[in-house]
Amino acid sequence: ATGLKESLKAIIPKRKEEFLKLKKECMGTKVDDITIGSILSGMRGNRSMFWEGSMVDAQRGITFHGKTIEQCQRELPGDESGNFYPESMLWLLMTGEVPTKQQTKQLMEELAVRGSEANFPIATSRVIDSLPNDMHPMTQLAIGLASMNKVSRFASNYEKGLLNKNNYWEDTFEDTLNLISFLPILTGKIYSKITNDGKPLGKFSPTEDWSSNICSLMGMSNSTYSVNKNNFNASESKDFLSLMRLYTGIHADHEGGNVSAHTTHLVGSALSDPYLSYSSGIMGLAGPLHGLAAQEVVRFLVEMNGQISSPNQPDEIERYLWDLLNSKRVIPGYGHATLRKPDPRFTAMLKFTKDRKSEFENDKNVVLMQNLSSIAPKVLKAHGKCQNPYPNVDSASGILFHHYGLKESLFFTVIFGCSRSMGPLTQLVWDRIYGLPIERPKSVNMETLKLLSNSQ
Ligand code: FCX
Repeated sequence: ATGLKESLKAIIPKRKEEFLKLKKECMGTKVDDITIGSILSGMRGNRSMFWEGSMVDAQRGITFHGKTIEQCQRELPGDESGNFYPESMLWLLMTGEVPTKQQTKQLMEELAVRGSEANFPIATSRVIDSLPNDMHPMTQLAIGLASMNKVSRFASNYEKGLLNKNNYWEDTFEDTLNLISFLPILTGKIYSKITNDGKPLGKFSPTEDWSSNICSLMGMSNSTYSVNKNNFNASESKDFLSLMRLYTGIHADHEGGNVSAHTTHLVGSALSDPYLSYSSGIMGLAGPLHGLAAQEVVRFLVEMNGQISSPNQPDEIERYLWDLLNSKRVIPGYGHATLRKPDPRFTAMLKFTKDRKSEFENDKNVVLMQNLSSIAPKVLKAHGKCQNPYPNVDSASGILFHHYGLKESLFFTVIFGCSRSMGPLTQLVWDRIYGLPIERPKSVNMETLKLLSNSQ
């Protein structure tokens, strides 16, 4: 089996030829209409970005190179609990092809070597160590990633004048794999700062896969050494690892227009290196209407459980939801900018709980999450405002982390950030393979819009 870079190299000529043909022959083809409504409503639904790794269909939800989550679970190499490895998703996103087991294993090993303690950027360790322990974990993540620009091959070779348009992609690829491989240690460092005064919670293992290392470095594995703050037993540890693989696998990409992906692409279009580009994406992921929603959901479920007599009381839940809506607040974890059906990522998480009934049946927050998924859509439909009354992925993810003892809800988005590196950065590699130009839409002011509206 060949490695990821060789496999990528082999498919570039054909894909580039197709791209150039489209660029030469079809530049005038109309794709969408831009109205004043699009300009004033966040360009919702306007097809105006090029993105290959995944697509979100309003009805089907996410597909990765055309494959639904269920197909990915069937086809991509994974663990014995039925989850594909995030490494195999990374391969799929980068090449559009399903890797063999051998290729997945090779990529796991490659990431573990690139991301080892010895290779982790010293400057980043120092930067993270110097930050206040109580600084928002997403701020720490963005700073940590931006500081890695010091070891960027793209930035350094560009500065030395060694790069040209044809080889931009190679250093972008190297930085991308390095960035992804550094995430377990970076994540572990941040988690240890917010929970353990910066003292390590676990050890990096060069023989473990990417998700296992994330769990170990957070002290969420029974195989890590004694400072393990949760003292997981073997089966909890195995389930938490499964959850980590599931979560980081299905959050890897969500087409191009979401804030974190779009930001990474936009900043990268200025030829900023992958570390700077993704650090910017992380800043967007930190927004409450984007990645932070999972943490809102946990607060919401815990608060609601404090005020209702039981999570099995639909009438009380309905009343609580109406009070919330009447006070002009949103139901966190519900609705979506493009989806119009339940989020298949939510369905995958719900299945995770159903497959482990005995583990979750006594957790009233998880039970409330499950029950809410049939009650809240009815209430939101009756409320009549939102276009999608169904649960999105955030309505389940945080509360499952919470169940296993990960109570620092501000940290959930850091794990989201580990996963989301894969889609936007593989796209950045392809942006550079195709030689996409700097992104620069034309902006218009109110006068122009008024003139345009009067002239039609
Ligand atoms: N509860 C109550 N009202 C809601 C709602 C919800 N969950 N979702 C949407 N609405 C309201 C909107 O506030 C808006 O009201 P307005 O006209 O008074 O401003 C109206 O319904 C129409 O909104 P809609 O077009 O359906 O939704 P948008 O595309 O504008 O916004 C988000 C989509 C996701 C931001 C919105 O549904 C929301 O705020 N949901 C709650 C937060 C959340 O779960 N975010 C996670 C998003 C996602 F998974 C991710 O990207 O990470």
